[in-house]
Amino acid sequence: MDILLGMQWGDEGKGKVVDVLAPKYDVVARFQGGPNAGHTLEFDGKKFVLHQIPSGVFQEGTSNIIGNGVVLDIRIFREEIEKLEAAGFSDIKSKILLSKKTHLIIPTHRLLDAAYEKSKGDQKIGSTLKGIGPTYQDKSARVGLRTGDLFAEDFEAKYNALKNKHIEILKFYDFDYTEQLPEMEKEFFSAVDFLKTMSFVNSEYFVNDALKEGKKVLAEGAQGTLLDVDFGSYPFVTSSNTFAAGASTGLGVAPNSQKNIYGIFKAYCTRVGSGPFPTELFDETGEALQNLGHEFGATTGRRRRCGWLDLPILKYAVMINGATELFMMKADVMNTFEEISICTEYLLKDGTKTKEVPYDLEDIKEPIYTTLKGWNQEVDPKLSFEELPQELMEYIKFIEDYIEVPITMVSLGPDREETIMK
Ligand code: 2SA
Ligand code: MG
Repeated sequence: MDILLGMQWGDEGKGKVVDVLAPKYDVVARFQGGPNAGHTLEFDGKKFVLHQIPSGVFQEGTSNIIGNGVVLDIRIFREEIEKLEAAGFSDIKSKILLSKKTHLIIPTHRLLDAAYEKSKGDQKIGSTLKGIGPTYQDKSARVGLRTGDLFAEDFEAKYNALKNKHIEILKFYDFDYTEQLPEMEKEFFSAVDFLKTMSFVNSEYFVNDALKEGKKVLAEGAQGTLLDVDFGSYPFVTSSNTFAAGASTGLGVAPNSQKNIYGIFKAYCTRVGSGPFPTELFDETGEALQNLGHEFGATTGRRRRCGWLDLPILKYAVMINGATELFMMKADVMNTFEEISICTEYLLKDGTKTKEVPYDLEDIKEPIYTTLKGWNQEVDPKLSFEELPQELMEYIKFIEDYIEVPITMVSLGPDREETIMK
């Protein structure tokens, strides 16, 4: 099994890469996260944003798995499928297979997400408010509901028991749920009927059998390594393991089945939501990255914070994921830059310097940069790797020398075709 992962704070362009790679794979599987993800794919002049559906659905003959490690909002899921059907992809439903062990996001999980965030004031995580945290919380507390429960005769009783518990918590937080809940529940139960028409499999058997038969499986990560609940900038993280090991727990595939681990990173950095961001730019360069890169959250529409590429973070991500090759995205966003800075180490508040990611990113006083000459020209995405402008080659070489992993793909635009492979 190969794994594709974000090496930064999400939004590295994973959706585009899966779309480019998907023809090589028989199975594409999501293993963590849920509707907080926003994977953007562009081809034939059309643009699609997928939140819960794996990015292999546009390919002929792929099976797209929603694994046990995912949390599913069935209302959003249904909407996504119906939108794609309306756009002419009539066979979408038959290309998706769900694990019965996937946890359900119920309406009160979303209300709890909002209540928790509200209670944190200016310390809020900047959650996407999709109910991700509370759903994983219930999973760990062993009280969650799974898609398999939808078929149980006592599903409604189980649902009500969990909902009533949530309502007690909402009352504790003095959060007014009465107005929104009835409509949300109506939509939820209508989606329950829809979901029962989908195909369910024992996905750990399905994926392992596929591998045994020599089929190619791609695990599609969501969010990024620095949002991992263990290794990210805790507590400003999401609630799942977004790094490589998450593909094992989220699909039931042994660690020694992993082959290629593709690390996706943007040629600069972005972050949406709160939390430390060492190379964040508050000047016109940051604004230029934001505007030229159209850096808005694909799920919430929020402005993404922007900054220079951070190599200690990239190297850390490569280390814990065991990335075997790297794909650099959105290089074209910096086409007009005369100079480009890259962070190579940090000056800490205690006066020492380090190339390691510290326990607390807030301990960093300032990043230390190396400045390279920009390529400062439009780059034709039809060029071969060797024909790229010299300064762009030098930028790539500088990163490779630091990270010690090859960059084998450079993306020069949102479309499938605007991709250069080594
Ligand atoms: P949550 O909702 O509990 O997972 O939020 C916790 C933190 O994780 C961040 N997060 C994300 N960061 C980048 N991209 C994500 N997906 C969407 C996108 C986000 C959007 O593709 O643009 O549209 O805003 C994503 N999902 C979660 C989140 O900002 C919190 O910091
Ligand atoms: Mg995204």
